[in-house]
Amino acid sequence: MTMLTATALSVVAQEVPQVANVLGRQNVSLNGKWNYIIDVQEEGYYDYRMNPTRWGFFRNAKPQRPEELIEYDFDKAATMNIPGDWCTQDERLFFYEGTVWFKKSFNHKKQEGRRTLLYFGAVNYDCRVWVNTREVGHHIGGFTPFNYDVTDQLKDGENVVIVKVDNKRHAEDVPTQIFDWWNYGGITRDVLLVEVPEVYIENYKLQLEKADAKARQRDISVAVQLNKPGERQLKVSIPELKLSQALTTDANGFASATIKVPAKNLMLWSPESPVRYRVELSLAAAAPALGDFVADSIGFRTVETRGKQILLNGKPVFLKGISIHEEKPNGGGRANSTADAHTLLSWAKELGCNFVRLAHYPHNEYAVREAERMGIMMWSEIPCYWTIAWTNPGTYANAQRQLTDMIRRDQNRANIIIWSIANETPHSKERDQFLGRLAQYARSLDNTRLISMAMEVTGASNYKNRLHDNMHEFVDVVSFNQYIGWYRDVNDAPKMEWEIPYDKPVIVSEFGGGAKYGYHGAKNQRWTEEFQENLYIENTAMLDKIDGLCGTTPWILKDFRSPRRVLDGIQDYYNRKGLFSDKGEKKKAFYVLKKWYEGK
Ligand code: GCB
Repeated sequence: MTMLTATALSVVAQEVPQVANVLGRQNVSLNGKWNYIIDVQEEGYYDYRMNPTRWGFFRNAKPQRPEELIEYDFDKAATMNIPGDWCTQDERLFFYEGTVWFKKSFNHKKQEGRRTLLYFGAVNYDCRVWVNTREVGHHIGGFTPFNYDVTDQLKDGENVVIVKVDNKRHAEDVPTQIFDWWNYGGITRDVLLVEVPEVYIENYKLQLEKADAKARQRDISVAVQLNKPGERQLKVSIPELKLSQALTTDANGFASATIKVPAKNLMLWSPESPVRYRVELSLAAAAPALGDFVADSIGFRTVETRGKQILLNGKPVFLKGISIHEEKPNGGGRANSTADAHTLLSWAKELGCNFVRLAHYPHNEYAVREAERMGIMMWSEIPCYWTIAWTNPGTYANAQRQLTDMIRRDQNRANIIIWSIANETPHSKERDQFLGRLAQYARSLDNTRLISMAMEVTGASNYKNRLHDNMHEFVDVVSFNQYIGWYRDVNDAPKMEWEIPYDKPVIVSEFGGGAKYGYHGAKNQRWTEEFQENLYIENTAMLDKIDGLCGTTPWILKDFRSPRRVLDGIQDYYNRKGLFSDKGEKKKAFYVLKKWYEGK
């Protein structure tokens, strides 16, 4: 077999920095049915010598003559819903880890003076995108948004976008080869065409500055970044507060200012009163059609630490939390809607929570916004999980990129109070360098929130648990996971002492154990609801003795799929540590935690 090959396939459009608040902009949804082709050997990308081929599936070719051989046809291929993971939409793909091609046709009409960005909320994990057969970009990382300027690739009439998605795991990826959740492949979040002017507001950040409790005036700092350099006039206003501020961008297209507001006029965002204000940003231009306008609803609050306390709006707060994976509430599959988020967050509220830990990757924007509306604080994390390839520069760049995109997307959300940079990572000099650099980088992007990471207990003798981690100096909050009663004996719980030698607030970021809903027995019978219930009774009593404890996010709200959980009849590929079953039924331990939180 011979085929023409291309030595390098050229990419025609550049990726542009993520545009903020994409839901608040003029956009056209490309969600819906997409045709897909399962491509186990990447036949659609490589030739038989494993060189990228010019004749790949991205050409969306059709036979031009009766005898012409073309061995694929997107239009005859099945369709699946986008956004949506492939594992739960096609039985053949339940365990699949490899390449699937997707194709969508759509109509477009070019608009004078406007640019069109092709936006993906998230694609897991590695994806290449073609518009009308031209490759516009390549992206890695499964949980953060990215967008391409495709203005010059689009034409009036029918257009075709083709996406190659590959969710194979590799040691140098973030996350790495092993992780305890389902590797849902596919285009798992929205696909949108976002219409923007030539010069547009790329990102902005409004943040309430910390102040003394008696301060009569409060400062809101504003920063705006345009996509182009040069001096331009901007206006930021908060109509309800009758505030308006003019700004002029500098040579880098950046502007900042401080808006002053009488303290008595400003209602602060808090779980009890999740107030948000409409904020409008406008960019002036010679003709109104060339200017830009974007509106958001933003809450104002401060978060800081004082010794071993976490302060929200200057007052100590206990974070009554729960960990949560991004899975639909009933059934499974990746969640990506306000409705999914609302159900999960309502369960958390019923449990008495004011806080949720988004494990172990950034969740979709609907979930964060819904939580902000409902008054639920959040911890958002990047998937630096377990054994990352600490010395590989590409791995660091990947982690930093995911961190940047997580922060850029959610930096105006009042409910996000903690950025987490890692979970349960093995100690080494290389790891400290990697994570230390990442923590400093996170702080350079956003010094208005707290930085943490889920650490591990580093030693135990005579019931004394030690937490010694060099990363303590880089974090604001010392958080750690512990599984007494599950990976260790529950009878040890009352004897436990804790040595955490840092003057910083402490969060127990995980504890818990598995139970199959409806399976009953003695409290020492593993997998019964009574076992899990007893574990929660013992653990909550034990946690009360930890000095500086400012919050907990037990593991986990709901049973979630994991390929590591193979015990037939009990796990059936679910991690059963949920307080709710995978179908949303409450287990007995739910009530133990609820009661404990009532007392906090
Ligand atoms: C952990 C991990 C979490 C797992 C959990 C478990 O420590 O952080 O991702 O799912 O334990 O169930 O073992």
